[in-house]
Amino acid sequence: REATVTHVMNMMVSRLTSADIQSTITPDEGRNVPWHVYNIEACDTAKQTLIGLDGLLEMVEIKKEGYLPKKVRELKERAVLYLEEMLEVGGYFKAVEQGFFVDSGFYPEKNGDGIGRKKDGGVGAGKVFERDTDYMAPVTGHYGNNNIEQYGVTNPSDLIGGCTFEDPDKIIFIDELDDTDNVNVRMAENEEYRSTSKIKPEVEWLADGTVQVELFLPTSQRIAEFAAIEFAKKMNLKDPEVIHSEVMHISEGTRIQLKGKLEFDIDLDSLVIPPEPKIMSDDEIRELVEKYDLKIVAGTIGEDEHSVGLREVIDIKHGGIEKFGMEVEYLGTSVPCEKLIDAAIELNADVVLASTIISH
Ligand code: B12
Repeated sequence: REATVTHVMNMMVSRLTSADIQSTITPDEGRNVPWHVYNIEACDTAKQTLIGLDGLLEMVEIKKEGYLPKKVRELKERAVLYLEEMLEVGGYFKAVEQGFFVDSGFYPEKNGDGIGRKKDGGVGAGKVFERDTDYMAPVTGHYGNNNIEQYGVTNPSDLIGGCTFEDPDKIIFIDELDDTDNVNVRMAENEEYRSTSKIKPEVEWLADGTVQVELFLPTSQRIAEFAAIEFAKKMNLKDPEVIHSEVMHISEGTRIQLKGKLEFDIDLDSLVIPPEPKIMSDDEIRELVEKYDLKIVAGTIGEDEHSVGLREVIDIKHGGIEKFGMEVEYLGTSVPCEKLIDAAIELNADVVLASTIISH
């Protein structure tokens, strides 16, 4: 959540100042978490923000003088100095080697805690080769130049009777030599969720049973985290784990997100789903109101001054019943019940709307 919020703020500053500040790591973090829902949420947030910010500069003007332009200029200067130093040390890869990146300092000040990677070391070292001039890969989806002309085909994978895209059976799983833990064993374990009407919630893989639960507990953070685990156990969640906790306010309590696994499934065939209720369109309701000429009286009763809710039910500006052409005699707040009934009789009303929120 924090990553996507930061990203949104960055985008807003970028749009407002044309500084082109791109936060590369934040959408990536949103994308890389194993919880697919967050993947989608991160992309949705970015999409929604971009749409929401469209045309922003037509409505908002940034002061030519003042904090923001100065800050933008300062950031750009720092960035230029940073790039210049990168050139001085011999380019990007040298800079990576020297831990230029993820340093917590505010450049040009450095804290020396950046992450360094060896230019000629690590798992990928020595594994990058120039392609031969007649290089060709017999696959359908290919990135870059694939010299297929020399073989006189249009789809390179025709040469091998289809690649793994067309024929997934050609995939050889590298762990298939392990009898107890291999893809086939794992596929067999959840086979029924592919071939029957049974279903289980999932996050990381098919029917893994993982669910996320959100609770609010009126207690301190540490107590809340341990109490939440007990609630999870009582909810029959296996392997419960607190994945996020956040103090809302010290006098209020803590919001907890936890995950755990459900060990049961349900059968979709056993669901009894009632027919979808038919919801009348606005026009249909309007026609009906016109036909019956409804008379309505309304008020908050007793000593109740809470008017917002009832006004919301009535008022056209809140999309209330007035928009369907219903006319309402609103008597106000703290109306005695007798007065409401008297008014209903007097106006020959069809409907009485009484609102009371105070229940004690
Ligand atoms: C705003 C507010 C006030 C404002 C009201 C301003 C106004 N002009 O309305 C002020 C500051 C005046 C106020 C005062 C008080 N309040 Co007050 N107030 C609230 C608050 C924060 C929001 C209520 C609100 O407007 N919600 C928004 C509207 C849109 O929602 P709604 O009211 O629920 O209405 C919806 C539905 O209920 C429904 N609905 C409502 N009426 C009707 C009627 C019909 C016919 C239909 C079909 C549907 C329907 O549709 C509405 C639209 O969706 C609530 C807490 C809360 N978060 O709900 C406390 C709350 C209602 N207040 C409370 C209290 C105790 C008071 C006071 C007694 C405080 C005090 N000690 O002085 C006084 C009472 C004053 C009085 N004589 O009435 C308590 C009530 C507790 C209880 N259940 O008894 C609440 C729940 C806060 C709390 N947790 O303590 N309050």
